[in-house]
Amino acid sequence: MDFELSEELIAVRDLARDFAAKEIAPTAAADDRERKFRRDLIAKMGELGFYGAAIREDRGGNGLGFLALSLITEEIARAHSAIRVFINMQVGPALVLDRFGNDAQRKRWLPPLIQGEKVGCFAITEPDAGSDVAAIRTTATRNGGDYVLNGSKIWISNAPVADCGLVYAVTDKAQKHRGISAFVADFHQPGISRRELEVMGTHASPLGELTFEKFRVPAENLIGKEGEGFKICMWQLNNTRLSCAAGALGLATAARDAAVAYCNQREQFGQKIGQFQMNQDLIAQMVVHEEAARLLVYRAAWLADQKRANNLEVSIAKYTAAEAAAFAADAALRILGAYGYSTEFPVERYLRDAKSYQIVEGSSNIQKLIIAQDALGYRKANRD
Ligand code: GRA
Repeated sequence: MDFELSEELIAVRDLARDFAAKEIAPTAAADDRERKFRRDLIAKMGELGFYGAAIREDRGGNGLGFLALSLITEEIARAHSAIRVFINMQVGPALVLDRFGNDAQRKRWLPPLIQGEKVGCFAITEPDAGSDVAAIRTTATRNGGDYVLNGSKIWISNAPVADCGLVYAVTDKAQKHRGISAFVADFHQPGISRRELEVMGTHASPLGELTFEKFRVPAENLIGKEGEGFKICMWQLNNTRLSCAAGALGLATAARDAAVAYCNQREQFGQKIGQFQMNQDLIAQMVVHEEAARLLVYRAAWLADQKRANNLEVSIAKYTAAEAAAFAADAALRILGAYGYSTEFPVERYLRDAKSYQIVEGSSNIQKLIIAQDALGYRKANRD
């Protein structure tokens, strides 16, 4: 057992930390307020190789691994949680193409995603299919050399801005989850319309609805075989969930930093408010939840780097980190009081952004379902 990060991983973390401090943190409040889409940051993170961490060098990545990717994501989220969503939107499709794509698909789609030249996304969720992925209804019907897609996807990160992405759709309804297929698509083709949606937090991460009406996708864009989409989706979610957990961890740290700084600065009743045990109780709980989340996220990432199954460990990490972020943001707001509630300080943004982690990439309830059903022997979490 070794709890030390290697020198290489420390260098990666420091690179991401410096980048976030210089390029992301100074404008985080304004980007959130103005709901600004920072395409420039997508490109810059691509230039630094952030999206290629978990992709082999001969496929255009840098092979640093999932722990490196987690450290990067944690640091970006610590500066501005919404910006880490971009990482998942590039990395999710890239990982799927790397693992399940053919040579031609990898050649065409991987470089622009990894380098951040094209904005990526992945479209799973539908109005009537959120937690229950097998219930998706968007159809893909074979027509000559194309598949024709019809249906609607909702709450899709990057939907308003994506150049390309993964779309999961039903090719054979009778087969239920075994009739779902995965496609990679150019989003600048006719038949796709987008509607931006406004939500409570992560304002610098554009989110929306995608409607496909006779949207033609060349048959060569089918990933794997027809019917393999559900398994591809579960595999993808396991990886993007890990990145999400790392983001939640970064946000928990940001909230703790803000609470500690304020405790050491603010005086009431003749002493620093950190001296009050009720605040110490909150700080102690923040530290404990955050440290537990950190160890669990790093363990899940480490397992991926050992090429070992980690679905159970990812669910445990995602659940713990999401709850740690929500707890830390709420506790920080209590400690900062009116300064926490004020939109002139970052803590209310942390709370708005933190709530997303209990919903996205499998809600906290879905993670608990996966964890409990594994423990009870009903359904193994770590499958092939
Ligand atoms: O028996 P079989 O051959 O049919 O296979 C079954 C099973 O072995 C089948 O799927 C297989 N399978 C898996 N295979 C490999 C299931 N899980 C896995 C796996 N992990 N690896 C059906 O299995 P099942 O257990 O009956 O599936 P189910 O009950 O229909 O669904 C399972 C579950 C609830 C876990 C799944 O639907 C799920 O994960 N739901 C949560 C959906 C989710 O996470 N959505 C995220 C949307 S994207 C997003 O949030 C973007 C945010 C971006 C960001 O902020 O980063």
